Amino acid sequence: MTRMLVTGGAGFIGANFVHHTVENHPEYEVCVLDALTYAGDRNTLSSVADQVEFVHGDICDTEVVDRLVERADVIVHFAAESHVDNSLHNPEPFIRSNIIGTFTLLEALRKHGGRFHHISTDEVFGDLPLQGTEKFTEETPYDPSSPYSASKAGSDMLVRAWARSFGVAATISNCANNYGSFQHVEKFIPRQITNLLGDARPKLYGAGENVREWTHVDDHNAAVHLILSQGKLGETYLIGSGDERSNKEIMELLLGLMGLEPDAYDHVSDRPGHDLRYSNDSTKIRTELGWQPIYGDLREGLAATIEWYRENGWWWQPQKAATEAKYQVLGR
Ligand code: NAD
Ligand code: TDX
Repeated sequence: MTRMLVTGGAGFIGANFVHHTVENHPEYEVCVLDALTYAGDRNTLSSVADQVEFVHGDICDTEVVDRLVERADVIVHFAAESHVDNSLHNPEPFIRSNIIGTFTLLEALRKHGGRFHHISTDEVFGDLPLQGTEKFTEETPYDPSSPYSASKAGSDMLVRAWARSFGVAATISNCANNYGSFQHVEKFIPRQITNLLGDARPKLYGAGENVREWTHVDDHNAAVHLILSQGKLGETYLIGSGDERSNKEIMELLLGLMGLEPDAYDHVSDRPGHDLRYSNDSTKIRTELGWQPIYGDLREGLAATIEWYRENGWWWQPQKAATEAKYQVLGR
């Protein structure tokens, strides 16, 4: 058995990764390290609780990290503060968890060895013009806009430096926007779905022209497994479905799928510094590792996601009021 440590395994992508790993990769013995911040929920792992060891702890805690890294063969690092709007309100936890947390893991890896995969985002590259076909590549210079993306850029740089200077066996992936089950209700798609399920109006920032490349969380996690098994050490891989949509288009799609008029939403104030467009050139992972998304039809993926939120109110309802109260403070 290969011993795998998953940081942030009680969050959206990490928990889906743990489910995927338990179902499809019996060669791994999984341990989750998660601080259970507002974004982490142990219930998300309840169906695999017997197959997974759970450690409630912080990636900035040197003692815990040292102990868990020492007994792991593979470390997949999802844990992070992940929401741009929160980072604009209070950047401190982002610097702490995303930079100091990644540093703490890297120092343990330097001491004990182990295979490390770092989960990052396309946001480290800044943004692209709204019009045009330009894409980010593995060579695009970093140019982050928000405290969130700056902290993720910082963590990527640390991983590269520890790989080059200390020989840490690391890979990095930068994925586009994810959607799917167990995504926190603060994020765009689940916020709108759960507003509608609760008879509140959805909220679109500004004119809704900003473009995101929507990738199903299972496609992201399948790519991570490919990188773990076939990726080249020291390399970075960009992941993305290729399906780019404006926020307004997504809003109209969701409303249509839920049987409502396409304009049944409110415009709210725009996010400061709002990145215009993200788009990843994922040729490298497609050609070198043979990755391709299974969720080819975004409309179908969104319909399944709506169904999931409709049927799993037990999971998201406890987070909803506190999340909307935070948005009220931001005026969004
Ligand atoms: P999330 O906010 O849903 O989950 C983050 C998890 O990390 C939570 O369970 C939280 O409790 C845990 N965590 C936070 N700080 C911690 C700390 N100091 N110690 C231990 N655990 C801690 O985030 P997500 O959307 O699942 O994102 C996971 C990773 O993927 C992040 O690194 C993020 O930057 C990256 N990413 C996200 C997206 C996206 O669309 N959501 C896209 C690309 C990359
Ligand atoms: O209510 C909303 N209305 C709205 O118009 C919210 C919450 C968002 N938006 C807009 C802002 C963005 O243009 O929708 C778009 C998507 O917003 P988020 O879900 O907050 O995602 P984004 O800021 O694009 O970042 C996401 O993708 C990259 C993740 O949260 C990051 O963790 C990841 O790195």
